Amino acid sequence: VESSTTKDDTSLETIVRRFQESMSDSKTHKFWETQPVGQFKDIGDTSLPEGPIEPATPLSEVKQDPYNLPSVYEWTTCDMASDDICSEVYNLLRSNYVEDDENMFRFNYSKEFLSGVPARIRVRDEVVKMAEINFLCVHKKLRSKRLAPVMIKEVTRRVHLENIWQAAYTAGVVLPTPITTCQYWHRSLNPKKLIDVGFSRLGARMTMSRTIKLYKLPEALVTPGFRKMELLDVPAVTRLLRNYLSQFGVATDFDENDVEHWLLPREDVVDSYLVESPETHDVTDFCSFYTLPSTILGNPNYTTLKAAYSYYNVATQTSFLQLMNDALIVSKQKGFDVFNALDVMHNESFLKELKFGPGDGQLHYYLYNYRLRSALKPSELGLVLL
Ligand code: MYA
Repeated sequence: VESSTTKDDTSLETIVRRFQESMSDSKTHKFWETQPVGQFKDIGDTSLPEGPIEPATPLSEVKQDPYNLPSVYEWTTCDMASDDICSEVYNLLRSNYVEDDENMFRFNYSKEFLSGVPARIRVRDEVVKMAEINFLCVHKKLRSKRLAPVMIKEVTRRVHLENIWQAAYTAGVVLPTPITTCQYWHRSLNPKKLIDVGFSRLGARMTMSRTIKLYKLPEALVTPGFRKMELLDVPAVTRLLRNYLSQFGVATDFDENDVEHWLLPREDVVDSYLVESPETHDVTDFCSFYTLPSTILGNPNYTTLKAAYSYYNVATQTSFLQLMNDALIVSKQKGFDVFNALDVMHNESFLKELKFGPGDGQLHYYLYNYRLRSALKPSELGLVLL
């Protein structure tokens, strides 16, 4: 949700929230304190080494049978190739997954997102095999019964059996201990709808028609050679991305297979565009975003907020501003209501100028069983998790 508050906001709600945030690292974490993650008490202790917190163990020493569940429950491995099972998972998430603080919107990930593939993430000079953990969800009726720790322990056990000992994940809540904390920024594409559904508010001294005019984008793209990415572009895009991502402290380590899997355009899942130089035919610039609608809760007129989320972007010849402005133009043409971006990588350089406004939620990034000596700035992070 677009933040309606400014930095010096002193509403009671904001004061209480900031107080809770400042206290959250002193509150106890009965589960997380037992896990190999950076602990709050160790913040600032630079004598601790960077790297795995616990060593890998022989697979024969990994617990071979699943953790116990309360007696009426059982574990199932979801075969996401089965339409029926995929629908069940999809429906669980559609009704129970992440909501904003005011419970006005709930993520509605499409079925295409609901599969897992292993990842390689580079931390400084080390490329580490990791699991990217996502879609942790407990049905609303079963909350606060300590099911989440059992699920996390069980997924950890199963990942260990694959001989993988690290993981990366993001969450809106503060846990021990973020490697960085990022902010979402929102660029209105359909301001009237965003205001009607309560995603944003009319600014001070603004009318609806002035707001619509403020966010209006040109009909036509600006950059010559800007086109949709195709399969034959995979090698060039991989080179461009690897080169760009090499400058960040923690970043995805993409190879050509990963680029094909994560970035090749797929209708209603991911969009990728590049700039092919009209003279040399070199691929010089790249931008991408994924589709993540949210269900609008309890609004009589609208059911879905269509949001695009900035993914990986690289500018070498085109100005970053112009490239991202073209990304906004295509996303507007595709019918998105809002374009969201985190302040990761070099994104800060275009956010304000392209009329993004800061959101009210933060996204914390975590590594499991890997210690960083000190936290990163969002701009030192080259990783976007879906
Ligand atoms: S982030 C998205 C998480 N999902 C949602 O927000 C959807 C809506 N909420 C829910 O479904 C539930 O509230 C969840 C918690 C399931 C989140 N990540 O069972 P409980 C800790 C990690 O009584 P519930 C995503 O998907 C909490 O601090 N831990 O609580 C990435 C407390 O522990 P402690 C969390 O509300 C997930 C304990 O759980 C989170 O019924 C990455 C309470 O359990 C959270 N988002 O259920 C998972 N929220 O006492 C970690 C609460 O210690 C992966 N908790 O504070 C780790 C790597 C594993 C693989 C390792 C391989 C090597």
